[in-house]
Formats: sequence, C-alpha cells, structure tokens
Amino acid sequence: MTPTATHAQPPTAAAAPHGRRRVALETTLLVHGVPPEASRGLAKKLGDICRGEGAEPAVVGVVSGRAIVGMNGAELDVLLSAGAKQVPKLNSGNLGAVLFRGGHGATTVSATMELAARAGVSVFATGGLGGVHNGYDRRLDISADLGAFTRWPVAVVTSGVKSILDVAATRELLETLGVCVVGYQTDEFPAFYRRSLAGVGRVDARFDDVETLAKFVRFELARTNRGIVVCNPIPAEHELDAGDWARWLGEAEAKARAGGAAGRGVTPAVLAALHEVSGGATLRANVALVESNTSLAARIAARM
Ligand code: PSU
Ligand code: MN
Repeated sequence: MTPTATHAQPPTAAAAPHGRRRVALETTLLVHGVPPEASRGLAKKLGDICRGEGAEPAVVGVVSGRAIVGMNGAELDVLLSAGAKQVPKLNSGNLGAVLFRGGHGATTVSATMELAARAGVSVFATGGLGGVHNGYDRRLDISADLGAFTRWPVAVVTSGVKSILDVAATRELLETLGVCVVGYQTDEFPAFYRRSLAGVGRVDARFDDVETLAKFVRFELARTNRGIVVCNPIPAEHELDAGDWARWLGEAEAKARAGGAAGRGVTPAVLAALHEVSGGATLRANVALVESNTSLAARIAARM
C-alpha cells in the first residue's frame, strides 16, 4: 500500500501498514497556525499521542504536486523549512491548481478531509474549524471547511470553531447545511479557547464515553457518507479567562486589520497577532487543545 494519495491514484486501504487505524492531521495548523519554532515539536508530539493511543498518525499535505496522506519526516520538513510565506494554504478551491502545477501546499480542514476521504482515512484531528467571520454582513467570509462536511465522510475532532469567528453564526450555518454536530462530554458547541460561549447553541447529540462515540461515528459515516463534527472542548485547566480573551481579541483584530489581511490571510494573521499580544497564552491554549483533540481522535480511530 502506498501512503500517497493523488486524484489519479487514490489509495483504498484504510489501515496503516501495522494494521492500526490512521488519524489524519493537517498541515495548515503546523505551517500557518503556530509560529515556526513551535511546529516541529508539535508535529512530533501529535504523532506520539496517536501512537500512544493505538492509532497511526497520517499528516496530510502537498509536496511538489503530490498529495500525501501520511507524510514522512523528510516530506513534512520540506513544508516546515519552506515556511508560511512559501507554502500556500490549500482549501478545496485551490488544491487542484497546486497539484496540477507541482507546487507545495499546507492543507486546511476542507482539503485535508478531501484527501483523507480519498485515502480511506475517516478520523481527523484539528484545533478549530474555520467558519463564519465577524462582519460577514459586509464581506461574506465563510470558511470552505463548513461545506466540506456535506461532501466528505470524515469525523473531525475539534474544539468547535475558533473564537475569532462569529461562533453563533457558524453554529447556525452548520445547522442549515444539515451537518451532524456531536459533543464529547459536552452539550454546548465549544469556542476554541473557551469551553462555551453564551448564546451559541448546542450540539445535536452528546456522548460521554469513547466506545459509544466511536460506534456512532461508524454508524453515521456509513449511513450518510458525509462528515461529522466531533466537539471536544479545551481542557478546563487550559481555558482562557473570558476577560483576558476579549481584550486580546480586540487588540489582535486591530493589528491584523492594520496589516491588511484579507481572504485566506485573515485567520493566520489574527492567530499570530493573538499569540503576540497574549504573550504566548493563546498559543499554549491552542497547543493544549490540539493535543487533547488528537488523543480523542486516536481513541475513536482505534475503536473503529
Ligand atoms: N486549528 C488550529 N489552527 C489553525 C487551523 C485549525 O488550531 O490554523 C486552520 C485549519 O486548517 C482551518 C483553517 O481549516 O485554520 C481555517 O482557515 P480559513 O478561516 O481561512 O478557512
Ligand atoms: Mn476565509
């Protein structure tokens, strides 16, 4: 079995070489979501967490026009060494053009779901989904991540959507799209750095043990052949204080706006500004929730 997935030759086997179930991990988080000095350590940690829970990590990205589901160290190193300026963020829209032209790319949730699904990988861990941006009435900035759940049969373990977004509007849009949103040990739709936000809304169903959650994921993927949002709130000890968070977000948004961020640049610019104005507190929280999501995804995958 080859770990490479191109559209011409989609691999079909779902199991890793050792017979362990694979967990997809995305490269946008590593290349654009955290500072370069944090990305190598985070990638290694996430891989260790997967293996420790009995699953196999499958880092997804594009190197020289090859879509890879299960990058090796050297391949990941190409993207991390080239860095955020040289490696474009890929969603479902620009993925094909980069494959066609033979470029590199870091996959977001939507592109990772597409490639994982084609490679037979059905569980994926990320930090937070993209969603509906604040000010969407002026500029209709809505992440391609949301639509991807209507197309690709992958369960994505996430701490909800990034609280830099309009979280309530994002929850509403998932509802409109008919996307299945479940909570692991929570009734509420979480907001990344916060376990919940007032007025955001609830999940469609709550599961308190991994065994039943994994059974449901298998049932629902087979039933619908579409994606599932599995919400796993940030661990309580890492949740940011609501007041600090509101202050940092205001400063970070102003900073990103002054820097002229637009389109695909908005999310990385706001995240980077947040890490800066919070003195690293948002980065520590971000890393903690990604680790927790990876652990849950691996436990689900190992039971599928
Ligand atoms: N989770 C994180 N950090 C990130 C992301 C997720 O903790 O940077 C990435 C994911 O790849 C997600 C993307 O798909 O942010 C959303 O980008 P946009 O808003 O441009 O769709
Ligand atoms: Mn956008």
